Amino acid sequence: MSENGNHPTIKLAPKPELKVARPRLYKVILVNDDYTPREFVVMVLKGEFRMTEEQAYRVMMTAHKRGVCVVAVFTRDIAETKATRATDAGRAKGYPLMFTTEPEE
Ligand code: TYC
Repeated sequence: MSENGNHPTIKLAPKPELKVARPRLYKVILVNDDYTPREFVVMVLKGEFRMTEEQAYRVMMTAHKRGVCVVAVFTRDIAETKATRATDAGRAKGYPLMFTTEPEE
């Protein structure tokens, strides 16, 4: 017998929820120092982060004045690769230029 008169009750399987987590994003942070030439910082920002001269100059000056500046956000692998490549570009010239990464909230 059924719960609703003549008709059998058919229980449908619950529809699975399709939850796709967005990957966590990581900031690439430019750190100021007293030795790396300004023009070199701008060149690295343009080359590694595809910035225009104006964008790169603003980011460089923000780090110069405030100590740090967020350059961009990426997924973790890309943020770490770009930070490493940009830091290595300075090291290859003997500069202490430093890029770090940090997860977004
Ligand atoms: N402070 C450096 C100078 O006066 C320039 C500079 C800016 C270096 C930003 C690093 O992240 C930096 N030559």
